[in-house]
Amino acid sequence: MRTFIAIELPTDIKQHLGDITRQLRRSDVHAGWVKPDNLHLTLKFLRDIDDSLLPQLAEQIDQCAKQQTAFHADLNGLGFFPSQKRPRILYAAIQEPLPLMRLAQQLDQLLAPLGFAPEQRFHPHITLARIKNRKNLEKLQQMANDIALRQTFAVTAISLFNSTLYSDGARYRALQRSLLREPGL
Ligand code: 2AM
Repeated sequence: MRTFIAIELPTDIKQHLGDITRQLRRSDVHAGWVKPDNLHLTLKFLRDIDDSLLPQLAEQIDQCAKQQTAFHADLNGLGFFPSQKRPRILYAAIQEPLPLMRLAQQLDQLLAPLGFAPEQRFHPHITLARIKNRKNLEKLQQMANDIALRQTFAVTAISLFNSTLYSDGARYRALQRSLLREPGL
């Protein structure tokens, strides 16, 4: 089963990002746009795992969630990976990524005994589109640079997702939601 661990986004944030992508699609760039409902912030991509691993995996994700207090994440502008010059991914950027980096590091530590290799580099981001070629790219970049994205959302849980690939794109299903500690507890 193809799985990954991610932060789910509140509906209003998905709608706001959906409005932005709708605007940017007018650039006519050749890209795969993530549907608003599918938008998420990946903490760790686990690839194809054996179903028998699910209970242990779920337990370790719960452990991770219990060790971190809920926090706020600020979205700040759009960016391109790996670079503005050779963009493959259009993403929404996170202003203060430290709490997310801590979560990802913690997951790496807790999942290593189950055989999952730690991430080499983790850059928290929300993928909006996967760019296919250079057609109309400059137009997209201009439009993206002109958008002043500024939104805050509460990060209160980590979710384990199952991803199924279809011809019209991926479909994601949350298998488990592990709540972070409430502030002040
Ligand atoms: P990204 O879009 O945040 O970059 C589900 O496929 C999620 O797993 C995607 O959102 C993707 O992250 C992440 N992922 C990381 N590495 C991947 C890979 N090699 N193939 C597919 N998804 C990957």
